[in-house]
Amino acid sequence: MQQTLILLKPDAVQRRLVGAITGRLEAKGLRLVALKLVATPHELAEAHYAVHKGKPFYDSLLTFLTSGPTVAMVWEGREAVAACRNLMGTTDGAKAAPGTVRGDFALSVQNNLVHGSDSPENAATEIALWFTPAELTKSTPTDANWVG
Ligand code: DAT
Ligand code: MG
Repeated sequence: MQQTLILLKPDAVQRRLVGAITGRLEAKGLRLVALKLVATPHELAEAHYAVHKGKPFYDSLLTFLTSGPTVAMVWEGREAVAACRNLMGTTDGAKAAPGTVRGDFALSVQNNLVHGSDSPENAATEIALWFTPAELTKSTPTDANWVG
């Protein structure tokens, strides 16, 4: 089953939107595999956003991600990567479609509440950055016939 890394970034925690965002992922039918609240070390933020190194917003992005606790989660389900990206909306909150997390709750480009892996390959890399294998639970969903 496909897995994806979801971060509720420091703005989501500070704005008390953790429950609202997590509820949308649960309601969609995705299954929670791992969850923790992280005071993100600078080196982890650098590794997570390595693909953006050198871009004008990179330093600001790292300052943002290390500015407060982040909820790190792994979600699993059919097409989990695309399903989560669709629920998140496009990067710029001002342009994200209504009904998406960013479209409903974000106006900023940088402070856009949520991170979601953009491919299954990147999801595997990112999950390994944020979680140890022992932190990833395994269980059989009892509602698979209804949401699969
Ligand atoms: P996404 O988070 O939608 O995958 P991304 O991977 O292109 O977007 O960028 C990572 C984060 O960097 C994004 O969530 C917010 C920030 N960011 C992207 N483009 C930006 C820009 N032009 N100015 C400021 N921050 C930006
Ligand atoms: Mg991205």
